[in-house]
Amino acid sequence: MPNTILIGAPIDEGQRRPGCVMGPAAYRVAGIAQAIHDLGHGVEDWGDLALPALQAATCPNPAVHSLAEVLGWTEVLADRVDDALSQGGLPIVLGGDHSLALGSVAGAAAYAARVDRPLFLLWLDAHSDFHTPLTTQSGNLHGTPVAYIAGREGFEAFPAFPKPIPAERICLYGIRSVDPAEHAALLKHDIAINDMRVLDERGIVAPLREFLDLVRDAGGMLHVSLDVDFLDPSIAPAVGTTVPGGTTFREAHLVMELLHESALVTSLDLVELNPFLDERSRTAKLMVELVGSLMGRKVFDRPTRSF
Ligand code: 5AB
Ligand code: MN
Ligand code: MN
Ligand code: MN
Repeated sequence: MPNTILIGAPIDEGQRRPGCVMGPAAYRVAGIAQAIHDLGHGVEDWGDLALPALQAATCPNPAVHSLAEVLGWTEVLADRVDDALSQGGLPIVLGGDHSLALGSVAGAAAYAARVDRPLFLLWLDAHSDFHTPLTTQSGNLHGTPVAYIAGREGFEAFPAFPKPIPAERICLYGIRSVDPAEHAALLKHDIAINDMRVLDERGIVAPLREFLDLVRDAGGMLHVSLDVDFLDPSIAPAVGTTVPGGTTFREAHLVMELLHESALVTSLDLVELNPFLDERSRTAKLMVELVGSLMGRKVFDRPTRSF
């Protein structure tokens, strides 16, 4: 397993509820570095990124806010995630709201293009985040990264996405809140949409195994973007955009265990944690536990898979 590289991204301009800016600090206080170290992995902490000098930016949709800030974060994050991968590391971006994925996935895509490997995206989220800056009604850019990554139009203010990920390599998992404009656009793309209807019927394992098989067969890299609202609000209250009916504690751990067994994950985002909304740090601690499962913590270590 490569060295883990923690990259703090204290971004909260992608939405309107203050607090995500404290996310990286909360992960550190909850012991993320120690948890990874205890599993036998090397860990480097690159500290928190800073917002570079802002460049003027405009968008025809008057609802959009904080465009210049989100642009600045996108550029610095893309650069750092690319650097971490180029050093042979496994970047874990500590958010910050989900707008950080505009940059983190761009960095992973730039690296993947350079080493000529296909990049796949697993989006663990209650939302599809498939708006463009032109279609968003809230104006919150944390609802747009999947559209940018898939190469949709409407991101003229942003750097061109290095090599948009083809729809067949994108898997949305756990979604249960899709706006009409996102829905219409998703119908035109061949993205795997594992909404809660699908997961309730098929279970949490089968659709994920199918996607991981695609990644493995293609010799691909896999970026995982974990939004706190993927989890049910009853176990993860520290998020501004709660949606009932999320994954349970056990389902979420199982997803992480399968990801670990696959050995396919090459970069990870932890996004949308708002420590100001937490109850006695339970969400921050749960997210760190989930990272532990992703990094190989098991209840019982079977020599071979016997189930
Ligand atoms: B998140 C909504 N679709 O555009 C919008 O939490 C919510 O990163 C976006 O998944 C939620 O504002 C973005 C209503
Ligand atoms: Mn660089
Ligand atoms: Mn999201
Ligand atoms: Mn979400």
